Amino acid sequence: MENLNIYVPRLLDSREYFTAGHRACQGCGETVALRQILKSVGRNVILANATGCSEIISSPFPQTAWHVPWIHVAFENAAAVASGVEAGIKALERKGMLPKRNVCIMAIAGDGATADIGFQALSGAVERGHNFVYVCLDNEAYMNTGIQRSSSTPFGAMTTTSPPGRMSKGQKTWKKNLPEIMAAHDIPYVATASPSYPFDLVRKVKRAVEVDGPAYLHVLAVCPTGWRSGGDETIRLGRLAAECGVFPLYEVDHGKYTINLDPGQLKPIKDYLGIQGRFRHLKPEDLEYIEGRIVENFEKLRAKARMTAAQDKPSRKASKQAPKKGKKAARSKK
Ligand SMILES: Cc1ncc(C[n+]2csc(CCOP(=O)(O)OP(=O)(O)O)c2C)c(N)n1
Ligand code: SF4
Ligand SMILES: [Mg+2]
Repeated sequence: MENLNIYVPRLLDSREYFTAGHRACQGCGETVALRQILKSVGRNVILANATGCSEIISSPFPQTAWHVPWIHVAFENAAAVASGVEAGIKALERKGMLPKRNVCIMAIAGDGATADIGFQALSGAVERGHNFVYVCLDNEAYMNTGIQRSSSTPFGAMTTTSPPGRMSKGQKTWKKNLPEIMAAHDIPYVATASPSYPFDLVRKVKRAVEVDGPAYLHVLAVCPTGWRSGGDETIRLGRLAAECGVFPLYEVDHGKYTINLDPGQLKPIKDYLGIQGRFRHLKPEDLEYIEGRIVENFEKLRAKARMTAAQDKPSRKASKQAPKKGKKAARSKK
């Protein structure tokens, strides 16, 4: 937990690669995350950015907030485009048509683009073993188009397509567990992160860039507009999400689980849900149900961390994704 309670801006790259002047709402967590992610990865990157808030607010023609090579792609194909860029660069390097620069290939997409419409592209790209980093900015709904629910919307949340009323409590299903689904692909690196813990996020981005093969980062992006929360509560909400166990901070490095922030006794769930208007309609018994499932899920995570604690070798499939015979030594993304 050494990196979790510090924030010393001078320890980060002072250059800005995602700059001010974009059109995000006040207090937008996605933009805080993007700024930190790019400070961590630096200039040597090519980004494929699915449509969604991160793209819409940053690229109103003829302006751009991106100071790195950036491709705007469709809602569903960020992972496919990133894997094509990766394969293309590899081929050009092999033919001697491009100098070797170990460029990091990164896909950035929202939760709708990742958990729903773009999931097939993502699953295929990591299964093929492309050397790229996929970042999901999870604000827990289709925010850009007016707060429609996604499969990553938490149980009970109000959205425009999961309105609470006499017949409904809001979102009916439990939030899809994308980090675990990606870990089940047995890729070299999976991690959750939050811009409320900047140095933990920065370290995880560096690790994702460093490993050979696909890496997946699931980043919580607090959205004051969709969550009906104060713009000045964004960083606090990110911290509460981790402290209440709603969004555990952990990583799976070659199959080994590490919980980066385990508060022991989780904070009461009402501390987190109570300051978001999207949960205002929930009754005490609903909070009790949600809390019970959160505690249960955190226990499962602790069990995985205990079970894999002794594991320090790459898992079977992860090592299978290392370069094949005859290929040159592992190409790190940086
Ligand atoms: C095939 C297709 N369907 C629908 C859309 C409209 N659309 C653009 S962005 C978006 C929602 C994006 O949600 P998410 O990926 O969660 O990103 P967020 O805006 O929340 O950051 C939708 C529905 C589209 N561009 N393409
Ligand atoms: S709707 Fe939410 S995610 Fe989109 S720009 Fe506004 S605060 Fe950010
Ligand atoms: Mg979203």
